[in-house]
Amino acid sequence: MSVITTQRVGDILVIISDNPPVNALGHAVRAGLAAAISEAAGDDGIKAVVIRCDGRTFFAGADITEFGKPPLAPSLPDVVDAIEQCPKPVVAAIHGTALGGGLEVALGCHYRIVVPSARLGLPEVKLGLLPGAGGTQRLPRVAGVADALSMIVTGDPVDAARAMEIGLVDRLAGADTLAEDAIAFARDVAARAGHPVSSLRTDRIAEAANHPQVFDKFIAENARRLKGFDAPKACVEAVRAAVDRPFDEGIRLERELFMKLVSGTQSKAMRHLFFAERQAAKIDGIPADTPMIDIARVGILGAGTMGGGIAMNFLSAGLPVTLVEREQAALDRGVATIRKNYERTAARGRMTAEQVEAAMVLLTPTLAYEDLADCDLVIEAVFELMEIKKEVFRRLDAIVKPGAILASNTSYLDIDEMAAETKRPEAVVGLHFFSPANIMRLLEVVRGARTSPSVLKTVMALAKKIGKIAVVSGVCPGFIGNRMLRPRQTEAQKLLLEGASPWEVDVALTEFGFPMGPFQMADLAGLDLGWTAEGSTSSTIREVLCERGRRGQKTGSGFYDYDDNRRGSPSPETEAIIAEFAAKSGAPQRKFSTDEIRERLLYPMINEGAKILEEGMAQRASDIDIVWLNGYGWPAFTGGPMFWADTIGLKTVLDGLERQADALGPDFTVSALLRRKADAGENFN
Ligand code: 3H9
Repeated sequence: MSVITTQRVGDILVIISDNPPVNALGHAVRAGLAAAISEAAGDDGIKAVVIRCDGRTFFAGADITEFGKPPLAPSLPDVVDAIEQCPKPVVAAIHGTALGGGLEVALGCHYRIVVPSARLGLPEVKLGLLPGAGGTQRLPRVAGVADALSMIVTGDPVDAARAMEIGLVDRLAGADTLAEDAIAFARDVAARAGHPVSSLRTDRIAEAANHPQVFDKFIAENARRLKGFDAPKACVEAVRAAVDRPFDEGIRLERELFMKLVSGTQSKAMRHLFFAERQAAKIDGIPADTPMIDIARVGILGAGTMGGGIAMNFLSAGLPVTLVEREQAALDRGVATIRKNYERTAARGRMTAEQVEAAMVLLTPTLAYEDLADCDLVIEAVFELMEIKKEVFRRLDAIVKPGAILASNTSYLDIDEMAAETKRPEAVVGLHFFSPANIMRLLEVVRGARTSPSVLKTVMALAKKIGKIAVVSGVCPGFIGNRMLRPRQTEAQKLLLEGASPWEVDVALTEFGFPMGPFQMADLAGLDLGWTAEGSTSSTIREVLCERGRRGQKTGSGFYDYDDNRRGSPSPETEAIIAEFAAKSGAPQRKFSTDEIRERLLYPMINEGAKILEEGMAQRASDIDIVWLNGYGWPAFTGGPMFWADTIGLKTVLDGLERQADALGPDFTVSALLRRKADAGENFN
């Protein structure tokens, strides 16, 4: 059956797309739309047209899988032009999400009607692109420059109410009556004399034309978001052209910028991440008919920062939580922190007071372990010591009802050892949340040797429900993320002894695109994590810094000196401490280039990633990219560590590691998989 069909309802032609799952505007859809519009144009019996979609959503954009392949006519810009030039008024009837090319189709239409739950956006920037079918020129003309700039540069969609406010849509349909309401709307407008043509409008861009500084202001305010990425800058340039130039010239510039971005490495990397994120949710070897466990109540052990943050995920998703602590004071503190976090979100306007109360009502704080009995999933977030974890699992196993899942939030301990303490090892799984757990999107799901497919499938679905990006890891120290972090930390410490400064090391990574380098990160986390004055023996740089009261940002100094705004500057005291250690180590001192520092820090990580792959600890290279992107700030425009390695070439990585062999030391071994792939000229992805 054709993906585009038409229906006549009196003198209205309804064009219907049915291209699951998301009505992407692939070639067949574009061709069908163009043919249907020309049918409407040539038929005197037709007075107006409705374009709508079957299935879960209006067009969610161009078909991303077609990028990089030879283009097939008609192009999307041509289809949008044809809709706009249709002599009969065309109404877009929108449900679900009108995204990217989908919203561009809607902007080509003369009118837009939406259901109240619809969302509209131009997310191309998140794929390293800009809207390439007229969106940068039509959206400012329809919705005004300020809103268009924000939507196009952030890529974030607006909801139906906001879309009405900014003039992006003309009418709200009933929640379940879009098809009829759209036809009625089309009849209304068919009787009108003239119809708005987005490309001809000037009313909404007039103000910006008189105040061109709006663009410079926007760039200044969004400097952090724009840093390192090519696409946002191109987006601003194209929207500026909508104000400065005639429509046709603006479109020409948009096209030029789109073609440059779509063939560049940044967009390739970000498209890779789009599919990688969706791929990560799929678990190899789990049959589709595997049953899931119903999770109606979640128990959390430990009301500290981690336990509280984990609890918030479930409360926000409407799931009741039983929160257990050992002492009343700690429990009260945990509950108060949860409330404070919600209230802060409400104060920022991102939650209503009712939503705060609705979440808090779902929380049952208790001192009694026994209250966990009826939970369907219990997550422990107690101290990271195997003996304590084992004791916790023994107790949970005795109390919690049979069939319930027992999970550990450990960040590096062996899940199988914990499972062995229970009579239900098949129900034990690792759920490694990242701090702050209510904000960070990554969740490492650790699959134990005996974790059942049903448990895995359940926690992956639950992760999606609470808005997390889940990646499955096997059992190994540090799992995927922390295991790869380790060689980076080791090399960073060694570099200090060989003559590099903490600031040189940090800059090498921030210029690469990380939000922070290792020493900035250490200062932020606090250098005294796990340190005590009594146990301190002045044997590491970190210990001496702590002994001197330099415990990180919170004390005003750590590796760096901090001013009142927590802005760090290089510290002569730290330099002197490092110089002493360097002298004692006897390591020859020298200067390091930025490239060499990166090679020392990042190549060993790739090597560890390759070992994780060859041991089967990650299902696929792209899962590793997703972990590092969402848990550790690896810059998205490089596609993640493994994609980046593919981009620069595995041979380059291997040669670099061999060049650094002496510095990396005798314990360092090159991954056999990396060597084999590099020699064969292959990639990870
Ligand atoms: C664009 O429009 C460029 C134009 O300006 C100019 C052109 C000249 N294409 O996310 P889900 C697949 S750029 C191909 O799990 P949800 C997806 O891979 C585009 N495939 O569902 C997955 O496949 P699988 C701008 C796509 O309900 C399946 O559909 N648009 C596309 O959680 C289900 O996806 C965007 O960037 C696509 N465009 O979320 C929007 N979209 O099942 C991208 C999805 O094999 N899409 N797939 O893993 C989304 O944001 C979400 O998919 C959406 C649904 C919110 C729509």
